[in-house]
Amino acid sequence: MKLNTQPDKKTVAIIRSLIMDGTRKANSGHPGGAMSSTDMAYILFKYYLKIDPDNSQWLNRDRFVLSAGHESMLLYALLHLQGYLPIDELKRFRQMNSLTPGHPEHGLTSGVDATTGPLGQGVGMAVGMAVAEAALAAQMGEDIIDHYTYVLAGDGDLQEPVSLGAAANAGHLGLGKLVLFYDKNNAQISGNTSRADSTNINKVFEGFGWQVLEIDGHDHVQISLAIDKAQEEKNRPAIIIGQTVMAKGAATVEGDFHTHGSPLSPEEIAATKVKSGLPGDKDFYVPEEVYNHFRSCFKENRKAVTAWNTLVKKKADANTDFAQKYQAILDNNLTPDLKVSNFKPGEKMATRASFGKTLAFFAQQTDTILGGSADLEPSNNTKAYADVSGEFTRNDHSGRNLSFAVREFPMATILNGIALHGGFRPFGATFLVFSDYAKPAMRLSALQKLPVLYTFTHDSFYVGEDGPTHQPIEQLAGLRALPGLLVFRPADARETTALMQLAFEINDKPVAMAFTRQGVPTLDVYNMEEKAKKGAYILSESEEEKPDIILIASGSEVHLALATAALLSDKKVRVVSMPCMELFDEQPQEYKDTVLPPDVRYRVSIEAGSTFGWGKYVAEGWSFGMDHFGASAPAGELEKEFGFTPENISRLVKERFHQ
Ligand SMILES: Cc1ncc(C[n+]2csc(CCOP(=O)(O)OP(=O)(O)O)c2C)c(N)n1
Repeated sequence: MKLNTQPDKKTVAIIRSLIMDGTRKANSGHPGGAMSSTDMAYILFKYYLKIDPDNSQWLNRDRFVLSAGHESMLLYALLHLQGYLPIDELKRFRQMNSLTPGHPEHGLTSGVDATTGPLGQGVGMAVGMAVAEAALAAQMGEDIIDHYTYVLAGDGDLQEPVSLGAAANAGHLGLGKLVLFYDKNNAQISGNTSRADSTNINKVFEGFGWQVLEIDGHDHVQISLAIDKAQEEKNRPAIIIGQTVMAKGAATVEGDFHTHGSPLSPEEIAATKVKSGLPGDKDFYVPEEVYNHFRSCFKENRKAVTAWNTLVKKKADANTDFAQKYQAILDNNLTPDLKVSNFKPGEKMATRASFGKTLAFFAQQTDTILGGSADLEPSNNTKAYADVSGEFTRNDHSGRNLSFAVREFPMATILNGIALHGGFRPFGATFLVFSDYAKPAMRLSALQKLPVLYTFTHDSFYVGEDGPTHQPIEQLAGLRALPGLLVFRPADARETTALMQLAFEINDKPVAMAFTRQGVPTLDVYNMEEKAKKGAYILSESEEEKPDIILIASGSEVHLALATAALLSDKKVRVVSMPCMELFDEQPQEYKDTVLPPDVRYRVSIEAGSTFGWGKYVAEGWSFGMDHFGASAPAGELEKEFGFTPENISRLVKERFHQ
């Protein structure tokens, strides 16, 4: 790569000035790390990053993830030079309704490929993007999908274990088009990194099977050569460890960890600008020559995009499958019209089993589902799916089953990356109790409105012998508290298959599904599949008249509610199945009042989990659940011990109803 020493130096100085000016004007933000990363990010953006200057969403663009999300002013300065962000937005850094929030937000700012800020997760999302790139190239052709995924990480990112877990996956899968820049400036919030960490990242990444390149992160020639080397290596991801200096270029505070999170003083900023040959008194200053220099590659970029569009059109004209696939990706409509499985009423089946069967059936209908289990394949019942889909391996990217090993959090970040990339509907599986391990990434799924499907089996104390460590209590309540996440807990095979179909239809939200380990009967209810999609519906009624009592339940406790109602034959009892609170809450008031009439005040919720969150449905009734940990014993014994029997609950209903 031929560099242009003088204009490069000037452009880097301008980027650093924008970082200093933006954080100063906001009186908040993180200049130090952004300035130490500037040289590597600049060389990447100016000389390597393949983009469409006219369309930040171009499918075959190189992806860039700023895992060190606090360095957002660096990204905003680069996006400004790319033409995606007006200078006025840089002046409104961190202000209400600006396009330059404190940390980069995908979906808000053109050119931001991922929402970052929670350290480490950006690395995982980049791994997911690289997986999606490889898988999509296998389906659409390497002439259509052929891009790199770059990620910029700081010390904090690599101190967070999630990045290491995801990096282990990336090394195992040999993701050769993934390049990680490590801005090793040895400074973090509380001091120098040596206070807290002495990890040899070179050895760690070598151990993961990565190509390790160590350079002076301010030397443009070394940076460029390292990127060339990273690109030459086809079968291993690369980490470019750039030894850098905190607040590089600053007049007097270079190397000072305090610059991590405090804007530089006006005097320091002016002196720094003068030191680098810029006018000290001009803020947000970008001379025309810098734009021209930065954008000198745009002509080539546009030519490449035009050639790519022509190729896509040619392929689409020749092949309708290709044309449909391409359109589906652009429309984010990847799993339409999935047929549900047909389950026979009466048949007893764990919902994890109906989940597994449905997933495999869906995988026969579409090649857009991509995911797998965190080493619980036999328990999560994803084996049938894997058999249909084939394994995604370092040598075969056409398979669609991903084996994540025991890495729930990395798995979830990778799923986010797959969804961000486009082309696939990702899913991941583990036990419900371990959803906690994936939770921070689920939060980023919700924040980014990503259609990721989280599937959690072993959803209650009915797990039995594995004991309290494996018996979820508070997990459903915690997931329901996450804004923008839908939580489905189907009662039987028919609700399972219908709600899975719905989960794949929804393309702007993550969904978490909870499935039983134990068998439950398949119910014989008219039009159950459609009713379940309203979130809650009337399952049974003692008679046509208005009920005295409503039992509301989810999942396996729907059957317990039905059995309880049978013991309350002297009362008018309605049983409501509520597989999803959030969907029910969205229904028109009229529908909600039909299911839970406002004047029926005695309502009882039944769920084998924390009662937290059920209060809003039970009016003057109460909630039956598990507000304590379980125990290690056969499920049948636990059921009695914890009172999950029709006899116990009907007794309580009667006792309390008469009070
Ligand atoms: C998961 C997570 N924990 C804590 C933080 C708060 N935080 C933001 S930056 C930072 C220090 C990061 O240090 P480093 O990566 O070296 O960044 P630099 O100082 O080079 O900018 C911390 C602890 C965070 N953003 N995410």
